[in-house]
Formats: sequence, C-alpha cells, structure tokens
Amino acid sequence: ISLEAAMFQAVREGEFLLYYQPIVDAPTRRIQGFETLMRWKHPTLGMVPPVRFIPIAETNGLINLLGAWALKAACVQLKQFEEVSKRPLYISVNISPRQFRNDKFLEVLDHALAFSGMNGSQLVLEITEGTLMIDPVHAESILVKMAERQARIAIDDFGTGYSSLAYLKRFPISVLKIDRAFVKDLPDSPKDGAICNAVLDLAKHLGLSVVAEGVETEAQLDYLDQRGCQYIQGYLTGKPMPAHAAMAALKEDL
Ligand code: G
Ligand code: G
Ligand code: MN
Ligand code: NA
Repeated sequence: ISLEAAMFQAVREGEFLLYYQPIVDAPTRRIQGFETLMRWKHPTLGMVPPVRFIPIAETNGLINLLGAWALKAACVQLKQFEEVSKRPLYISVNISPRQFRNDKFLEVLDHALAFSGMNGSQLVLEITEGTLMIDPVHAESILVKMAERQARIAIDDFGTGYSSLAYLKRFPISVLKIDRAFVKDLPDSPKDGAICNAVLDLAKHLGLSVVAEGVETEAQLDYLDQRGCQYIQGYLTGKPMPAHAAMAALKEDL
C-alpha cells in the first residue's frame, strides 16, 4: 500500500494530529502564540514527517481536507490555551498554495472562526512568497478578504522564494518570518547578519512585525534581540510539542 493510499486511510482513522511550537517575545521570552505544525502518527511507520506527506497531499488535493481540519482544530485549541494563559494569545497556521487558491478557502476560514468562537485578530495565516506570486491578482483579493476578518498574514520563509519586494507594498501583510537559513550561522556570519539587519530595518519602516525562525542558541537570540527582532521561534525557546505539553509550558509562563 502506497503512502498516498495510507493517507486517505489515516484521515478516516484520525492519525493526523497537531503540534504547537511557541513563538516568544525576545526580551521577556514570554509565549505570545504558537505555530501549528501537522504530524502523522502511523501505527507501524511511526511519525511520518510533513516533508514526506504534505507534498503528496498538495498534489492529490487531500491538503484541502487536512488543512480545513487543521485550521478548525487549531482555533479550538487556542481557546483552550487561553483558558490556561488567562491572556490573549495567537495561533499561526500554515496555508499551502493549493489551499490558498481553493474556492472554498474563505468558507473554511469563516467556519473555523465561527465554530471556535475565536476572534479573527488572533489568527495568523502563514503563506510563502511563492503562494502569492502564482496569481497576484487573485492573491490580493483573498488577502483583502482575510484582512476584513482581521486575520493577519505572515510571509513564511521570507527571503528564500522567487519574488519581488513590490508585493510588500501591494498586499496587506503583517508579519515577516525570517527563515532559519539566515539564522543558523548567526552571530558569526557577516552575510547572514547583514540580511537579518536589512529585513529588520525594512519591517520597521513598513510597520511589520518580525519572527526569527530556527533560533537554537542564546547567542542567536541575543543578536536578534539587540537588533530589535521582537519575536523568536526555535528549539531554544520551545520545540513543536503536543497540545498537553504546550498547556504545561503556558502554566510555567503565567
Ligand atoms: O515541523 P516541520 O517538519 O514540522 O514542518 C515542515 C513543513 O511542513 C513546514 O515548513 C510547513 O511548510 C509544512 N507544514 C507543517 N504543518 C503544516 C500544515 O498544517 N499545513 C501546511 N500546509 N503545511 C504544513
Ligand atoms: O512552516 P515552516 O517552513 O517555517 O516550518 C518550520 C519548520 O522548522 C518545522 O519543520 C519545524 O519543526 C522546524 N523548526 C522549528 N524550530 C526549529 C529549530 O530551532 N531548528 C530546526 N532545525 N528546525 C526548527
Ligand atoms: Mn511556517
Ligand atoms: Na519558515
């Protein structure tokens, strides 16, 4: 049985689950939100990583079903996180190119918000530059409708795709996520330092927030914090974890 056939069975069996990775405030390291990351717990194969199943789901269209489930489950989970934190948090959800272009996407979004009772302003949708560039006219209309729902848009893997900076002017974007590729060799790499500084400067002048991804060391966090990077995500401040562990992390962070 192929991985693809196994995936359809996995949906029916409820083998997909969501992990949550903390996104923290750099100076205080308090949790501000979580990125939702999908996992597949196969009964015999064990944990199948998303790099193996997301591309298949993107090709066969199953991503629309999986993505709708993930968005709704993440919104419901955020409400539970907030019962622990007693303060507002946000939830960030990855949206693939195919999901973003799906006719039903706005319905899926509205259903997740209505079902969970979560405010749109607490939702961040992560899309890549590539997703925007496939059809910029269509992308703009969807982004405007998301903004009407107060959902924020984050550019994931910022700086790694083929795109022009013009879209930052044209589209209602709120967050840039600096890719791990530019973070991993900090603070020693002058080129990566220059790129991070340039992104931070650009974001500041455009009024955008920045999340640095893949932060694994204190030295990386200090470097970014000193240069005004407000948000940090990475193994240093929390790995992707199941919901119960995320709740425990929130209890430690009151
Ligand atoms: O933890 P990591 O191996 O979790 O994730 C690898 C990649 O898989 C992420 O960069 C992201 O692009 C993709 N991914 C993880 N979870 C989701 C999800 O819920 N939806 C979509 N569309 N992509 C996801
Ligand atoms: O959506 P995106 O492509 O940004 O997915 C984030 C990916 O980065 C996920 O696969 C997640 O597990 C991974 N990740 C998160 N923090 C770290 C980190 O500190 N180091 C490494 N190597 N990977 C990380
Ligand atoms: Mn992401
Ligand atoms: Na990323």
